[in-house]
Amino acid sequence: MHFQWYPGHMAKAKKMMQEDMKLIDVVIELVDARIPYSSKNPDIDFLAKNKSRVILLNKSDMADQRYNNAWKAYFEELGYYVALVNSKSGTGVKNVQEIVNKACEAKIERDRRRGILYRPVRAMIVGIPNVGKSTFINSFVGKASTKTGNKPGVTKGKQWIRLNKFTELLDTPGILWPKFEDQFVGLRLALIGSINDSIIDTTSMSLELILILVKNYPDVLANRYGIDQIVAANDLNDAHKILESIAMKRGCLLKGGNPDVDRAAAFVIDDFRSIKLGNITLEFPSMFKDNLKKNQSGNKKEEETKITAETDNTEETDTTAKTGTSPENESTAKTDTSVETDTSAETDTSAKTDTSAKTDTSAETDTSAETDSLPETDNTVETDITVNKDEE
Ligand SMILES: Nc1nc2c(ncn2[C@@H]2O[C@H](COP(=O)(O)OP(=O)(O)OP(=O)(O)O)[C@@H](O)[C@H]2O)c(=O)[nH]1
Ligand SMILES: [Mg+2]
Repeated sequence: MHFQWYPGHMAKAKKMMQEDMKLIDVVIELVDARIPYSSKNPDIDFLAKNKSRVILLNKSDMADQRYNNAWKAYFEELGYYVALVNSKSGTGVKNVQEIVNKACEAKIERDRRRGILYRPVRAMIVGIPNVGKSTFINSFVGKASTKTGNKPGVTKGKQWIRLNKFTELLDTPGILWPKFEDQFVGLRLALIGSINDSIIDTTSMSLELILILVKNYPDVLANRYGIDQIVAANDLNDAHKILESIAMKRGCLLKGGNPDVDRAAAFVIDDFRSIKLGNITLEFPSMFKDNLKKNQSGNKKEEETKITAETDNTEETDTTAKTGTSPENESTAKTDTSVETDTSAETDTSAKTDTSAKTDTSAETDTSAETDSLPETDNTVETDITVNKDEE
């Protein structure tokens, strides 16, 4: 299955981020703890090349606790500052200030040497659609300052928010990248709801999920749907048979009594997204060990660059010891089977999976967030960028 989702507003957002990057000290990237690799946008590594980098493994409450720390260690080994957070409940959010301070230690020290004592740290919050950027900001700031919602594309423009006199945050729209090198990345992004449901075949998504579950969580399907215990499912045909059994057990039948696999597929996806299948992580650090090796050889070069950079006093080389060790491109580079066509469906049809009743109503943009000390170009209040098809 091949699909792409790169609506015009994402292309614009990427350009905007690029322009704003010069104002930024630290880039805080949120990834989804259920798919930390697939939800990490390789474009950000490029855009934020010389910046301090923090990774937040968000929605850690939905992921399998057994792997959360392993993923944290994985990214730390790649040179990022990392924290596990649940932005919805606030768990782990308090630690982020300390991590941001650590990531910006070199900048703060440099400012101090230059006699600049109170310039706040400016952090850009980035991540794929629906990963929880705005929810994180609201939790970090302690009040509803930016709009959230359980569907991709809620934030369409940028917004500065003052955390305290030491830190200012820039909320940004979720962006994906134009072309997935690895089609499984696209599938996993779809499974967690970061790609608009209207462009994805739910059945293919659920078959992929079933294959992952049978391999890594062998009891889950049997326990949830009362089907026979499954020993192995090697390919999509096997997964299809399992989906048929689920349809039969659930009473999803077509006229004539055949199993309605599409309906069963929707069930399975909903159950996964609402954690009725339990806490499931879909990918594991062991699958991406090669990146660590690749990075270890890359680190030496980065170290050399850093030494040169440290003697240079310009803003552009405003790096801390840990920056720059992140890989430029983490792709495992499987065969490129993706198609470059931009299928950017702009219509938001994701309402059917919108379970966000509680948080959605929280907070229309609170423009009272202090923005006075920001650069003149920064006081953008959330502006919706309306995208016409011809803009893409
Ligand atoms: N369980 C859980 N849900 C979360 C967490 N963080 C965010 N959410 C939910 O995820 C959904 C998306 O949150 P947003 O903050 O709007 O996501 P966003 O990254 O700003 O999305 P865009 O603006 O569309 O790019 C909302 O329904 C949140 O309640 C978390 O840590 N745990
Ligand atoms: Mg948002």
